[in-house]
Amino acid sequence: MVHQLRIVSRSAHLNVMCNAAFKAARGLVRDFGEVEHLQVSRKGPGDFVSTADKKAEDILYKELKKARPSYGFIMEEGGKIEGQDEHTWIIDPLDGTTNFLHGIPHFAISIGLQKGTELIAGVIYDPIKDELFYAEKGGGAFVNERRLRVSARNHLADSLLATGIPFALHSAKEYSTFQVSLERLMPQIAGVRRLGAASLDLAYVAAGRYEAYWEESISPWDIAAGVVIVREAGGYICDLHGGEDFFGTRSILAANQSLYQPLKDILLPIYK
Ligand code: LIP
Repeated sequence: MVHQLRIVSRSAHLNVMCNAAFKAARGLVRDFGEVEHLQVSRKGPGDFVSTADKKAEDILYKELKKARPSYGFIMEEGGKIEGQDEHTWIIDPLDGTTNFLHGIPHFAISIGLQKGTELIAGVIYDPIKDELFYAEKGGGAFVNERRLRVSARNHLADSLLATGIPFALHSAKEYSTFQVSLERLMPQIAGVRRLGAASLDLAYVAAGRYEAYWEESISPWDIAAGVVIVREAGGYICDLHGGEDFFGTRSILAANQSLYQPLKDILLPIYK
């Protein structure tokens, strides 16, 4: 984690968020090392991982509460805690839980900051690859200390997309809608990836690694930070009904400028 020593704070908010993420990450990386051994245990690593998840969330809560006592919280494990002013932290302490559970090294800590109803800052930290994605409204988007810009690819045939595939917890309607979206997209694109962590899917759109990402039935804590980072990297974002009610519709489409409209034209009629 060499870059942590050199991280140049872009703002007071980002400084607080990055330091909280680094502190929580230390425990997650240690616990991830344990998961490998637990795969073969009778009970499996399930309880251990939920403990790791909660421990990370506790650290994030304590650090952020200490730094900004009046701010509220929306957390994946701890739920909603009202604050005394218009700021709210939106936290996923372990995005990519299923990856973590199976010993797959692709997960992240995601911290978003909302002022009123506007998302104004985001931090996504992948502790295994030691990649810290961060942005504050109007300040640009970065990974470690490098500026982020979305991809310049402007042909769907060259595009690589990310998504989330519905599974047992989803409905038959979600299965069929997703299948239709794939049927429409596959003949026109270069490929699809489903890596299992929405926050990193959005970070990778901001980094130009994907041209776009879409998903239905997604939670606020999975996407709050990534929305700010994609926008500050020059990307465009809507919900799958064409609006900006990501939390209410629990859906998202993020893309670079050239492919945003072509992908809206394909996907929105399917998810209407
Ligand atoms: C996960 C998301 C992923 C989605 C999974 C799950 P979690 O979040 O990041 O994109 O497809 O269903 O919601 O549960 O690992 O924090």
